[in-house]
Amino acid sequence: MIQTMRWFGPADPVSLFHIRQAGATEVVTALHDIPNGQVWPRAAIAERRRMIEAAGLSWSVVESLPVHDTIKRGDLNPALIQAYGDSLRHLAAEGVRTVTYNFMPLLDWTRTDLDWPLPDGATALRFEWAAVAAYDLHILRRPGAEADYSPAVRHAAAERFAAMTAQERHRLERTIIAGLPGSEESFDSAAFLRAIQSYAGVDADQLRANHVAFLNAVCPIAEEVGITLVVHPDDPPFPLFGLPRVVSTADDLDRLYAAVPSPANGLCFCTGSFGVRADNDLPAMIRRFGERIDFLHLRSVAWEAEERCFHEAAHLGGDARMIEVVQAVVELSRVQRRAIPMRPDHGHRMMDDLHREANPGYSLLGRMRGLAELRGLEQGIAHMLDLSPERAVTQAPHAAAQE
Ligand code: CS2
Ligand code: MN
Repeated sequence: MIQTMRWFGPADPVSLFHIRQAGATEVVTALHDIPNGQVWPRAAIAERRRMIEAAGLSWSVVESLPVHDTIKRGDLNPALIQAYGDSLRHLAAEGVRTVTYNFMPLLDWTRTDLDWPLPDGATALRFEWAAVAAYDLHILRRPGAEADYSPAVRHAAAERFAAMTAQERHRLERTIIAGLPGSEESFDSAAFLRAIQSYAGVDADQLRANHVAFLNAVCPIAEEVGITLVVHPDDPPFPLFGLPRVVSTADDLDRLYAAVPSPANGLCFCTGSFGVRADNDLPAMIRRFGERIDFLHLRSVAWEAEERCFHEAAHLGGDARMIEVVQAVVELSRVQRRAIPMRPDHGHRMMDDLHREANPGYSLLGRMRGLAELRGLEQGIAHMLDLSPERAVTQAPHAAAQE
């Protein structure tokens, strides 16, 4: 695997040198300051690349070039498609090979607690279904929301809401809205509700069709310039707030690749997202969709006793079966003679980071621990498979092909 870490650009409290000291050779980043829908100018991409290279790192994966909600709603607005295509051309000209995006309506990731205390004093991101229901039914007050929750969950949500202080209610609202792009600015629940209503009539079938239409418009450009577009799965992998989600299961992926076979239609395999569902067999999915996988997000979640509740576990802990996952990746890399970029997706907030600012999930020390564990796991597995780890899994594809 090519070891990477996400970097949020010059505004990230985690520096490039810290990422390098953690052992990564690449960063995964985006021009976060450019509003969704606008072209990424080549000069700005080049400048960012120089900044990264000056720290001794490289940049070949973008996360993310976001897809505008207008397109997700099914309007292939020519100016937006043109901008997406131009950004792809500019990125390719600067050496980027992989571009991540997601096709979740409105929300990106969703959690209900960003600082959930673990027994060892670190904190994790957590998702609790009754808290989502409490927000949806009692704060957002989305019309028709009752139908999306079982009577038991509605009951738990009402109790949960009644027991919350005004401050706790506000914190829950901010936490859920934190996964909305643009949330840094002014998104509040009223605006969120209006945005949800703008998806009226877009059911799962329609969203799938919109995704296919988007890919049919941009894959030819990606193919031409040598970029793979990798879709990030839904996080969590089930519908929220009445909005459909269509990149949640192996069956969803089968349909996606049958509809758009283009080699530019790739996959960001996120074990923390797919792994929330017990019916997603992660090692089997890696074997099945291996040729589509061009980027790996490795982290684990621990399923809790209550329905649809989980928290982020240590990278080798929880329910992701990480040893089998990494073994499947090592075998894939050997068969395909290529190294796949990987990042420890999130990490626990721990040690000195408990007192430092960071983007939720993206403090340094927990990710450094995760990367170290994953690196060791990979080398151990490769060794046990009687491979030299350097040859099998850290060589760039073109270097392997020249042998
Ligand atoms: C990431 C996602 O932080 C995370 O959970 O994995 O935000 C991911 O970057 C996007 O969904 C990709 O568009
Ligand atoms: Mn991810």
